[in-house]
Amino acid sequence: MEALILVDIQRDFLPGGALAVTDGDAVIPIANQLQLHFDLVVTTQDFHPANHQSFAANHPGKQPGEVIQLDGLDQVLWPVHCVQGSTGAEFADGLHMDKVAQIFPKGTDPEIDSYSGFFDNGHRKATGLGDYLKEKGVTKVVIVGLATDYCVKFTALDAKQLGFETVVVPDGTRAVNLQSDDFDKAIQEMEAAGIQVVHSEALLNG
Ligand code: VGL
Ligand code: ZN
Repeated sequence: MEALILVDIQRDFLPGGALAVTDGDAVIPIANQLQLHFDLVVTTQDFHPANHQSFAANHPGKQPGEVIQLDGLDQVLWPVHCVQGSTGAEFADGLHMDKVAQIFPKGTDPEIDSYSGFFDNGHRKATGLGDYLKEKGVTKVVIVGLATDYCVKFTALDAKQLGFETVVVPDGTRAVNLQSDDFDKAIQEMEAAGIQVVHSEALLNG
């Protein structure tokens, strides 16, 4: 059994959003087309309380992009984004949701961030996604969404570590690119971990 995982395709990560990813909306048609090829589709949702400690605004004097220590972990500070109940936390207009079997919220604990759809950044708590996929008999996951260099990368690394055959679709992702080569670095890091990097065209025609 194969599953398609849509990572954080939410309004705040699209052009005009609070944490806009350049060209982020380009992943929507690819996510929609790929869904037609899968029997199981799930999505993660970045879903922070307003007092989340990853928000620069919650650290007086700090700016987005600065790095702090949060409970022993390096934490990049972000603009306020994907706040529970806000429109920015909603899924992208145009993203097909009718086939999505389950939504896995993450980043809900104000004290720790969660880039991966499986675990928080300290690997302290699971979201339930791993157990859910195993219960469904999933052995292979294909991952698209936002952003390549954060939530896609860490979701893929955890999927691989949990024993799933893991494929990331590079053109079905876009990066934050705090540094201009962060997309390339993230792809290299995933490949080095044994994650397959397969262009959407190869999956759609395969
Ligand atoms: C993300 C930064 C902060 C992501 C989420 O979805 O990649 N990046 N929160
Ligand atoms: Zn976030």
